[in-house]
Order: sequence, then C-alpha cells, then structure tokens
Amino acid sequence: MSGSAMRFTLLTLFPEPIESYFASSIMARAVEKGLVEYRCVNIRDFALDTHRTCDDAPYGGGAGMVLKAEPLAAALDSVGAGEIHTVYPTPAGRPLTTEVIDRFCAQQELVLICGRYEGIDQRIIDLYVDDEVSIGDYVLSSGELAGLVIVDAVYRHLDGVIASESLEEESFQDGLLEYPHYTRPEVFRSRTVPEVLLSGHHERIRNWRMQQRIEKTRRMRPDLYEAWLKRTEGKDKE
Ligand code: 6GU
Repeated sequence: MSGSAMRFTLLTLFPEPIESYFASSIMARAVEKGLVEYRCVNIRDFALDTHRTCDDAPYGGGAGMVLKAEPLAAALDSVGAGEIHTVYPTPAGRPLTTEVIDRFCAQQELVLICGRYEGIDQRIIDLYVDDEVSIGDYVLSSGELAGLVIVDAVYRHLDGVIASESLEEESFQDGLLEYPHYTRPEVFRSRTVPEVLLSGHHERIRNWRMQQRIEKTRRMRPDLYEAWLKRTEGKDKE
C-alpha cells in the first residue's frame, strides 16, 4: 500500500495501553514516517449520566457486566464508524488468519471496538460491526490487547514499515512455519551452528531451510503440515 497513511481508530475505556503501544519502537517510527495514523477514543467521554456509567447488568441475568449501547454508539458516531470498516475483537468471533489480515490491509481505515466485561450490547454488533474476530481459543480480560494484536498484524504489511523480503520468508506466508535462525558466535555453550549455513552454498542453504520448515511444521502444527502436504501433492499431479 502506498500514498496516504492507513488509519486505526480504537474505542476503549482504557486508553493507556493503546497510547503506549503506538508510542513504542517500530510503530512509533511508522507513525512518524506518516505510514500510520491513529485515534484513540475514550468511550467514557460519551457517557451521559453524572457517574459516566458505561456498563450495566445483563438482561436475563447472569454473571458480569455488559458495555452499554448508548455511550458506545455515540463514540462510534463521533468517529464516523458508519462509513468505516468496523471490527469487534471478541473470543466469540471468527478466527484471525492471514486471509483476514490481508482483507484488513486493503482498508484505508479500521475502527476497532476494544471491549471489557462480558461483552458489548448485541445491538451495537448488529448496527455497526462488519467483522467479529477472535485471536485464539482462550479468553482475555483486555479487549485492548486483542485490538492491538490486530493492529500489529496489519500495519507491519504496509509499504515502508518492514523490508518486504522479511515478510516473504515468514511463517504462514506459504503455509509452513519459519526455519531456525543463527547468528554469531559460531559456537555458543558448545553448540555449533549447522555446517551448511557456513558453507556459502546458496542452493544447499535454501534446501536445508526448506527441509527444516517442513520438519518443524510437522512437529509443531500437524494441521498446517497436512494442509500443506495436500496442496503440494495436488500441485504435483497438475
Ligand atoms: Cl479478540 N478478545 C478477548 N477479550 N479475548 C479473546 C479474544 C479477543 N480472542 C481470544 N480471546
């Protein structure tokens, strides 16, 4: 992506972790270079009553609290969410995959609703949310962490943030995990660097790395390995 910056708008009750993430290392540089813009909106600023209440007990009973519709809707309206691709990170969403990230990368702007408590009022999802996305099969108490995971997975693909060669060789790009990496020294606690990496023989290195990727994927992620095998066998038959 080139030209104008990609913009992330995050709605939250806890702005601190978001502000500190955008101020750190590679992200801070991307913001400085004009590749990324962000807005962090405090939902509490849109609460109507004197106590600035943002949560309430669930209709039908049960544990926990629910993020109320009115302050969240007012916050969403204030950022123009109706016209922007809006994502709600939730353990009840579809799994976040490379394909979902690619789809988000194609957007000029994303709105992310970072929830807390048991969840947000369903009517907000019905009225505003384009994608409900889960980052894995476990529950986080902080929607901010999940929202930032999505931001991080997206912005690193924008032109100029990270060298494109680094992205090409990564885990998942072709359905296999990455090969192991080594740097100096050649011997560390009597463990040596694999001979082939010192050989300067580029084709042998390429083959060794591919073998390592296949073996590592088979051990760590049999599901990805089986899918990769099927695709490779399919290609052989073409
Ligand atoms: Cl997207 N949010 C929260 N709060 N917990 C999660 C999650 C998201 N994905 C997995 N667990």
